[in-house]
Amino acid sequence: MYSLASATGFIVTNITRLIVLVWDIYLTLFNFIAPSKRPGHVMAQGQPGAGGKWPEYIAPQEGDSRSACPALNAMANHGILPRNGKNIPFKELSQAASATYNFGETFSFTVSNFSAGMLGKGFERGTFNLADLNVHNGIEHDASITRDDSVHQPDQGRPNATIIEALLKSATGKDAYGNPQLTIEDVAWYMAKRRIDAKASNPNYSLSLFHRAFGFTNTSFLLTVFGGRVSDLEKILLEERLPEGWEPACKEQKGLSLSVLAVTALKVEVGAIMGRSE
Ligand code: HEM
Ligand SMILES: *[C@@H]1O[C@H](CO)[C@@H](O)[C@H](O)[C@H]1NC(C)=O
Ligand SMILES: *[C@@H]1O[C@H](CO)[C@@H](O)[C@H](O)[C@H]1NC(C)=O
Ligand SMILES: *[C@@H]1O[C@H](CO)[C@@H](O)[C@H](O)[C@H]1NC(C)=O
Ligand SMILES: *[C@@H]1O[C@H](CO)[C@@H](O)[C@H](O)[C@H]1NC(C)=O
Ligand SMILES: CC(=O)N[C@H]1CO[C@H](CO)[C@@H](O)[C@@H]1O
Repeated sequence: MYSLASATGFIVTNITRLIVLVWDIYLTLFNFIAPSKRPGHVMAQGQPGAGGKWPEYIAPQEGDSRSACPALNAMANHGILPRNGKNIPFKELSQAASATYNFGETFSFTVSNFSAGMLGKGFERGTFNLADLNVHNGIEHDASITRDDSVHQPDQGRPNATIIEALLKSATGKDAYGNPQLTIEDVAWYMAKRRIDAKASNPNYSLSLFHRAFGFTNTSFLLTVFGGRVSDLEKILLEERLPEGWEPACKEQKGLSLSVLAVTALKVEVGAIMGRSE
Protein backbone atom coordinates (compact mmCIF):
# COMPACT_ATOMS: atom_id res chain seq x y z
CA MET A 1 0.00 0.00 0.00
CA TYR A 2 3.02 2.23 -0.58
CA SER A 3 1.29 4.32 -3.19
CA LEU A 4 -1.76 4.86 -1.02
CA ALA A 5 0.46 5.95 1.88
CA SER A 6 2.43 8.34 -0.28
CA ALA A 7 -0.72 9.71 -1.86
CA THR A 8 -2.15 10.33 1.59
CA GLY A 9 1.12 11.94 2.66
CA PHE A 10 1.03 14.16 -0.40
CA ILE A 11 -2.49 15.30 0.29
CA VAL A 12 -2.01 15.90 3.99
CA THR A 13 1.28 17.78 3.75
CA ASN A 14 0.11 19.67 0.72
CA ILE A 15 -3.30 20.38 2.18
CA THR A 16 -2.79 24.14 2.54
CA ARG A 17 -1.56 24.35 -1.03
CA LEU A 18 -4.55 22.37 -2.13
CA ILE A 19 -6.86 24.71 -0.23
CA VAL A 20 -5.22 27.72 -1.87
CA LEU A 21 -5.63 26.12 -5.29
CA VAL A 22 -9.29 25.24 -4.79
CA TRP A 23 -9.93 28.66 -3.24
CA ASP A 24 -8.28 30.33 -6.24
CA ILE A 25 -10.40 28.37 -8.69
CA TYR A 26 -13.45 29.46 -6.70
CA LEU A 27 -12.35 33.13 -6.87
CA THR A 28 -11.73 32.82 -10.61
CA LEU A 29 -15.13 31.27 -11.28
CA PHE A 30 -16.90 33.73 -8.99
CA ASN A 31 -15.23 36.66 -10.78
CA PHE A 32 -16.17 35.16 -14.12
CA ILE A 33 -19.85 35.09 -13.19
CA ALA A 34 -20.17 38.17 -10.94
CA PRO A 35 -20.19 41.64 -12.51
CA SER A 36 -16.92 43.56 -12.06
CA LYS A 37 -16.74 46.47 -9.63
CA ARG A 38 -17.83 49.73 -11.23
CA PRO A 39 -15.07 52.11 -12.34
CA GLY A 40 -14.58 54.66 -9.56
CA HIS A 41 -15.80 52.13 -6.97
CA VAL A 42 -13.05 49.52 -6.82
CA MET A 43 -12.03 50.61 -3.33
CA ALA A 44 -14.81 49.92 -0.83
CA GLN A 45 -16.20 52.78 1.26
CA GLY A 46 -14.00 53.40 4.28
CA GLN A 47 -10.93 51.77 2.67
CA PRO A 48 -7.85 53.86 1.90
CA GLY A 49 -8.29 55.00 -1.72
CA ALA A 50 -12.12 54.99 -1.65
CA GLY A 51 -13.39 57.70 -4.01
CA GLY A 52 -9.84 58.14 -5.37
CA LYS A 53 -8.62 59.65 -2.06
CA TRP A 54 -5.41 58.04 -0.82
CA PRO A 55 -4.02 58.89 2.63
CA GLU A 56 -1.32 61.59 2.67
CA TYR A 57 1.88 60.77 0.76
CA ILE A 58 5.13 61.38 2.61
CA ALA A 59 8.38 60.45 0.86
CA PRO A 60 10.56 58.07 2.90
CA GLN A 61 12.71 59.74 5.57
CA GLU A 62 16.28 58.91 6.58
CA GLY A 63 16.25 55.56 8.40
CA ASP A 64 12.94 54.32 6.96
CA SER A 65 12.97 50.77 5.62
CA ARG A 66 12.03 50.26 1.97
CA SER A 67 11.91 47.23 -0.36
CA ALA A 68 12.59 46.55 -4.03
CA CYS A 69 8.81 46.43 -4.53
CA PRO A 70 7.25 49.71 -5.68
CA ALA A 71 3.76 48.56 -4.64
CA LEU A 72 4.71 47.84 -1.02
CA ASN A 73 6.81 51.02 -0.72
CA ALA A 74 3.88 53.09 -2.00
CA MET A 75 1.71 51.59 0.75
CA ALA A 76 4.26 52.69 3.37
CA ASN A 77 4.60 56.15 1.77
CA HIS A 78 0.83 56.60 2.17
CA GLY A 79 0.75 55.18 5.70
CA ILE A 80 -1.28 52.10 4.66
CA LEU A 81 1.66 50.08 6.01
CA PRO A 82 3.75 51.66 8.81
CA ARG A 83 5.51 54.72 7.34
CA ASN A 84 8.90 53.63 8.68
CA GLY A 85 8.43 50.27 6.92
CA LYS A 86 9.32 48.35 10.09
CA ASN A 87 7.84 45.52 12.18
CA ILE A 88 5.09 44.65 9.73
CA PRO A 89 3.19 41.42 10.54
CA PHE A 90 3.06 39.11 7.47
CA LYS A 91 -0.66 38.76 8.11
CA GLU A 92 -1.11 42.52 7.85
CA LEU A 93 0.95 42.57 4.64
CA SER A 94 -1.30 39.92 3.15
CA GLN A 95 -4.55 41.68 4.09
CA ALA A 96 -3.43 45.23 3.29
CA ALA A 97 -1.85 44.37 -0.09
CA SER A 98 -4.94 42.47 -1.12
CA ALA A 99 -7.25 45.38 -0.16
CA THR A 100 -5.09 48.14 -1.67
CA TYR A 101 -4.56 46.51 -5.06
CA ASN A 102 -7.78 44.47 -5.37
CA PHE A 103 -5.91 41.21 -5.34
CA GLY A 104 -7.48 37.91 -4.41
CA GLU A 105 -6.40 36.76 -0.96
CA THR A 106 -4.97 33.61 -2.53
CA PHE A 107 -2.31 35.68 -4.23
CA SER A 108 -1.36 37.94 -1.32
CA PHE A 109 -1.36 35.02 1.12
CA THR A 110 0.91 32.94 -1.14
CA VAL A 111 3.42 35.77 -1.62
CA SER A 112 3.37 36.84 2.03
CA ASN A 113 3.70 33.25 3.22
CA PHE A 114 6.54 32.69 0.78
CA SER A 115 8.29 35.81 2.13
CA ALA A 116 7.87 34.60 5.70
CA GLY A 117 9.43 31.25 4.72
CA MET A 118 12.28 33.01 2.94
CA LEU A 119 13.08 35.01 6.09
CA GLY A 120 12.76 31.96 8.34
CA LYS A 121 9.71 33.33 10.13
CA GLY A 122 6.15 32.17 10.67
CA PHE A 123 3.29 33.67 8.71
CA GLU A 124 0.90 33.79 11.67
CA ARG A 125 3.08 35.64 14.18
CA GLY A 126 6.13 36.84 12.26
CA THR A 127 6.99 40.44 11.42
CA PHE A 128 9.51 41.95 9.00
CA ASN A 129 11.01 45.23 7.79
CA LEU A 130 10.48 46.12 4.13
CA ALA A 131 14.23 46.04 3.44
CA ASP A 132 14.33 42.40 4.66
CA LEU A 133 12.65 41.45 1.37
CA ASN A 134 15.73 42.59 -0.57
CA VAL A 135 17.77 39.42 0.02
CA HIS A 136 19.54 38.96 -3.30
CA ASN A 137 18.13 35.99 -5.20
CA GLY A 138 15.63 35.43 -2.40
CA ILE A 139 12.90 37.40 -4.13
CA GLU A 140 15.00 40.32 -5.31
CA HIS A 141 16.81 39.53 -8.54
CA ASP A 142 18.91 41.01 -11.33
CA ALA A 143 17.56 42.72 -14.47
CA SER A 144 14.60 44.39 -12.74
CA ILE A 145 12.77 47.12 -14.59
CA THR A 146 12.72 49.62 -11.71
CA ARG A 147 16.01 48.88 -9.91
CA ASP A 148 19.63 48.66 -10.95
CA ASP A 149 21.28 45.31 -10.11
CA SER A 150 22.33 44.98 -6.47
CA VAL A 151 26.01 44.80 -7.50
CA HIS A 152 25.69 48.42 -8.69
CA GLN A 153 23.04 49.59 -6.21
CA PRO A 154 23.25 47.78 -2.86
CA ASP A 155 20.22 49.73 -1.56
CA GLN A 156 17.43 47.99 -3.46
CA GLY A 157 14.85 50.13 -1.66
CA ARG A 158 15.52 52.95 -4.10
CA PRO A 159 14.05 53.21 -7.58
CA ASN A 160 16.45 54.00 -10.44
CA ALA A 161 15.02 56.92 -12.40
CA THR A 162 17.12 56.25 -15.52
CA ILE A 163 15.82 52.69 -15.81
CA ILE A 164 12.20 53.69 -15.12
CA GLU A 165 12.22 56.65 -17.53
CA ALA A 166 13.51 54.41 -20.33
CA LEU A 167 10.69 51.95 -19.58
CA LEU A 168 8.06 54.68 -19.75
CA LYS A 169 9.54 56.14 -22.93
CA SER A 170 9.13 52.75 -24.62
CA ALA A 171 5.31 52.97 -24.41
CA THR A 172 3.68 52.56 -27.82
CA GLY A 173 0.04 52.19 -26.71
CA LYS A 174 -2.68 54.80 -26.12
CA ASP A 175 -5.49 54.78 -23.56
CA ALA A 176 -9.10 55.71 -24.39
CA TYR A 177 -8.15 59.42 -24.17
CA GLY A 178 -5.07 59.08 -26.39
CA ASN A 179 -2.56 59.25 -23.51
CA PRO A 180 0.57 57.06 -23.75
CA GLN A 181 0.15 53.58 -22.28
CA LEU A 182 2.43 50.54 -21.98
CA THR A 183 1.40 47.41 -23.88
CA ILE A 184 2.30 43.77 -23.15
CA GLU A 185 4.75 43.94 -26.07
CA ASP A 186 6.42 47.10 -24.69
CA VAL A 187 6.94 45.54 -21.28
CA ALA A 188 8.17 42.26 -22.74
CA TRP A 189 10.62 44.11 -24.96
CA TYR A 190 11.90 46.23 -22.08
CA MET A 191 12.40 43.16 -19.87
CA ALA A 192 14.43 41.53 -22.63
CA LYS A 193 16.49 44.71 -22.97
CA ARG A 194 17.12 44.88 -19.21
CA ARG A 195 18.33 41.26 -19.27
CA ILE A 196 20.79 42.05 -22.06
CA ASP A 197 22.02 45.29 -20.41
CA ALA A 198 22.34 43.67 -17.00
CA LYS A 199 24.24 40.70 -18.39
CA ALA A 200 26.67 43.06 -20.16
CA SER A 201 27.37 45.28 -17.13
CA ASN A 202 27.18 42.80 -14.24
CA PRO A 203 29.88 40.12 -14.04
CA ASN A 204 27.80 38.36 -11.38
CA TYR A 205 24.58 38.45 -13.41
CA SER A 206 22.15 35.66 -12.63
CA LEU A 207 18.48 35.09 -13.35
CA SER A 208 17.11 31.67 -12.57
CA LEU A 209 13.91 30.35 -14.08
CA PHE A 210 12.35 30.81 -10.66
CA HIS A 211 13.24 34.49 -10.61
CA ARG A 212 12.07 34.89 -14.17
CA ALA A 213 8.73 33.62 -13.02
CA PHE A 214 8.65 36.22 -10.27
CA GLY A 215 9.99 38.88 -12.61
CA PHE A 216 7.30 38.42 -15.20
CA THR A 217 4.59 38.20 -12.58
CA ASN A 218 5.74 41.51 -11.15
CA THR A 219 6.09 43.10 -14.53
CA SER A 220 2.63 42.09 -15.62
CA PHE A 221 1.34 44.03 -12.59
CA LEU A 222 2.31 47.21 -14.37
CA LEU A 223 -0.56 46.42 -16.71
CA THR A 224 -3.04 44.32 -14.73
CA VAL A 225 -2.96 46.41 -11.54
CA PHE A 226 -1.44 49.77 -12.30
CA GLY A 227 -3.21 50.00 -15.68
CA GLY A 228 -0.15 50.84 -17.79
CA ARG A 229 -0.94 54.56 -18.20
CA VAL A 230 2.39 56.40 -18.35
CA SER A 231 1.18 59.47 -16.40
CA ASP A 232 0.16 57.20 -13.49
CA LEU A 233 3.29 55.05 -13.67
CA GLU A 234 5.51 58.14 -13.44
CA LYS A 235 4.15 58.77 -9.94
CA ILE A 236 3.81 55.11 -8.95
CA LEU A 237 7.31 54.01 -10.01
CA LEU A 238 9.45 57.17 -9.65
CA GLU A 239 7.90 58.54 -6.43
CA GLU A 240 6.24 55.34 -5.22
CA ARG A 241 3.07 57.37 -4.81
CA LEU A 242 -0.53 56.39 -5.63
CA PRO A 243 -1.98 59.19 -7.76
CA GLU A 244 -5.07 61.10 -6.58
CA GLY A 245 -8.04 59.47 -8.33
CA TRP A 246 -6.13 56.29 -9.26
CA GLU A 247 -7.65 52.89 -8.50
CA PRO A 248 -6.54 49.36 -9.40
CA ALA A 249 -7.13 48.46 -13.05
CA CYS A 250 -8.21 44.95 -11.98
CA LYS A 251 -11.86 45.33 -11.01
CA GLU A 252 -12.85 41.72 -10.34
CA GLN A 253 -15.44 41.33 -7.60
CA LYS A 254 -13.16 39.11 -5.48
CA GLY A 255 -9.88 40.59 -6.65
CA LEU A 256 -7.37 39.36 -9.20
CA SER A 257 -6.85 35.61 -8.85
CA LEU A 258 -3.59 33.72 -9.23
CA SER A 259 -4.95 31.73 -12.17
CA VAL A 260 -5.79 34.85 -14.18
CA LEU A 261 -2.56 36.60 -13.22
CA ALA A 262 -0.56 33.61 -14.45
CA VAL A 263 -1.99 33.99 -17.95
CA THR A 264 -0.95 37.66 -18.37
CA ALA A 265 2.41 36.90 -16.80
CA LEU A 266 2.99 34.09 -19.26
CA LYS A 267 2.20 36.37 -22.20
CA VAL A 268 4.81 38.87 -20.97
CA GLU A 269 7.44 36.19 -20.43
CA VAL A 270 6.87 34.53 -23.80
CA GLY A 271 7.22 37.99 -25.36
CA ALA A 272 10.47 38.62 -23.48
CA ILE A 273 11.93 35.29 -24.61
CA MET A 274 10.92 35.73 -28.25
CA GLY A 275 11.93 39.40 -28.44
CA ARG A 276 9.79 42.02 -30.08
CA SER A 277 8.56 40.71 -33.41
CA GLU A 278 8.70 43.66 -35.76
C1 HEM B 1 2.17 41.01 -1.15
C2 HEM B 1 3.42 40.87 -1.06
C3 HEM B 1 4.48 41.35 -2.03
C4 HEM B 1 5.80 41.09 -1.87
C5 HEM B 1 6.43 40.31 -0.73
C6 HEM B 1 6.51 41.69 -2.97
C7 HEM B 1 7.88 41.66 -3.13
C8 HEM B 1 8.58 42.19 -4.19
C9 HEM B 1 10.01 42.17 -4.34
C10 HEM B 1 10.99 41.61 -3.33
C11 HEM B 1 10.31 42.76 -5.53
C12 HEM B 1 11.67 42.96 -6.15
C13 HEM B 1 11.94 41.99 -7.26
C14 HEM B 1 13.03 42.49 -8.16
O1 HEM B 1 14.21 42.31 -7.82
O2 HEM B 1 12.73 43.06 -9.21
C15 HEM B 1 9.07 43.19 -6.10
C16 HEM B 1 8.95 43.87 -7.29
C17 HEM B 1 7.78 44.34 -7.81
N1 HEM B 1 6.52 44.18 -7.28
FE1 HEM B 1 6.09 43.33 -5.52
N2 HEM B 1 5.61 42.31 -3.78
C18 HEM B 1 4.36 42.14 -3.26
C19 HEM B 1 3.18 42.65 -3.78
C20 HEM B 1 3.07 43.35 -4.96
C21 HEM B 1 1.84 43.85 -5.50
C22 HEM B 1 0.47 43.68 -4.86
C23 HEM B 1 2.16 44.47 -6.68
C24 HEM B 1 1.27 45.18 -7.64
C25 HEM B 1 0.37 45.99 -7.32
C26 HEM B 1 3.58 44.36 -6.87
C27 HEM B 1 4.27 44.89 -7.94
C28 HEM B 1 5.63 44.80 -8.12
C29 HEM B 1 6.33 45.41 -9.23
C30 HEM B 1 5.73 46.20 -10.38
C31 HEM B 1 7.70 45.12 -9.05
C32 HEM B 1 8.87 45.61 -9.90
C33 HEM B 1 9.53 44.58 -10.74
C34 HEM B 1 10.84 45.09 -11.27
O3 HEM B 1 11.41 46.09 -10.79
O4 HEM B 1 11.33 44.45 -12.19
N3 HEM B 1 4.11 43.68 -5.81
N4 HEM B 1 8.02 42.82 -5.28
C1 LIG C 1 3.76 28.56 3.57
O1 LIG C 1 5.15 28.62 3.81
C2 LIG C 1 5.70 27.43 4.34
C3 LIG C 1 7.14 27.71 4.67
O2 LIG C 1 7.85 28.17 3.59
C4 LIG C 1 5.53 26.32 3.32
O3 LIG C 1 6.04 25.11 3.84
C5 LIG C 1 4.07 26.15 3.00
O4 LIG C 1 3.93 25.20 1.97
C6 LIG C 1 3.48 27.47 2.55
N1 LIG C 1 2.07 27.31 2.34
C7 LIG C 1 1.49 27.60 1.19
C8 LIG C 1 0.04 27.36 1.12
O5 LIG C 1 2.10 28.03 0.21
C1 LIG D 1 7.94 40.08 -7.24
O1 LIG D 1 9.03 39.32 -7.57
C2 LIG D 1 9.64 38.68 -6.51
C3 LIG D 1 10.77 37.87 -7.04
O2 LIG D 1 11.37 38.42 -8.08
C4 LIG D 1 8.66 37.78 -5.78
O3 LIG D 1 9.24 37.09 -4.72
C5 LIG D 1 7.56 38.62 -5.30
O4 LIG D 1 6.67 37.79 -4.65
C6 LIG D 1 6.95 39.23 -6.50
N1 LIG D 1 5.84 39.99 -6.10
C7 LIG D 1 4.67 39.53 -6.32
C8 LIG D 1 3.60 40.37 -5.79
O5 LIG D 1 4.47 38.50 -6.95
C1 LIG E 1 20.69 53.82 -12.66
O1 LIG E 1 20.93 52.80 -13.59
C2 LIG E 1 21.82 53.17 -14.62
C3 LIG E 1 21.82 52.05 -15.63
O2 LIG E 1 22.19 50.82 -15.05
C4 LIG E 1 23.16 53.48 -14.04
O3 LIG E 1 24.06 53.86 -15.05
C5 LIG E 1 23.02 54.60 -13.02
O4 LIG E 1 24.24 54.82 -12.36
C6 LIG E 1 21.96 54.25 -11.99
N1 LIG E 1 21.71 55.43 -11.16
C7 LIG E 1 21.76 55.38 -9.85
C8 LIG E 1 21.50 56.65 -9.16
O5 LIG E 1 22.01 54.34 -9.24
C1 LIG F 1 30.55 37.94 -7.50
O1 LIG F 1 30.52 36.55 -7.31
C2 LIG F 1 31.66 36.03 -6.73
C3 LIG F 1 31.56 34.52 -6.74
O2 LIG F 1 30.28 34.08 -6.45
C4 LIG F 1 31.80 36.60 -5.32
O3 LIG F 1 32.96 36.10 -4.70
C5 LIG F 1 31.88 38.12 -5.40
O4 LIG F 1 31.89 38.68 -4.11
C6 LIG F 1 30.70 38.66 -6.17
N1 LIG F 1 30.88 40.07 -6.36
C7 LIG F 1 29.93 40.95 -6.07
C8 LIG F 1 30.25 42.36 -6.34
O5 LIG F 1 28.85 40.62 -5.61
C1 LIG G 1 5.05 15.10 1.22
C2 LIG G 1 4.78 15.49 -0.17
O1 LIG G 1 4.32 14.71 -0.99
N1 LIG G 1 5.02 16.77 -0.48
C3 LIG G 1 4.85 17.28 -1.82
C4 LIG G 1 4.04 18.54 -1.86
O2 LIG G 1 3.98 19.03 -3.20
C5 LIG G 1 5.20 19.27 -3.80
C6 LIG G 1 4.95 19.77 -5.21
O3 LIG G 1 3.91 20.65 -5.24
C7 LIG G 1 6.05 18.03 -3.83
O4 LIG G 1 7.32 18.32 -4.36
C8 LIG G 1 6.22 17.49 -2.44
O5 LIG G 1 6.92 16.29 -2.49
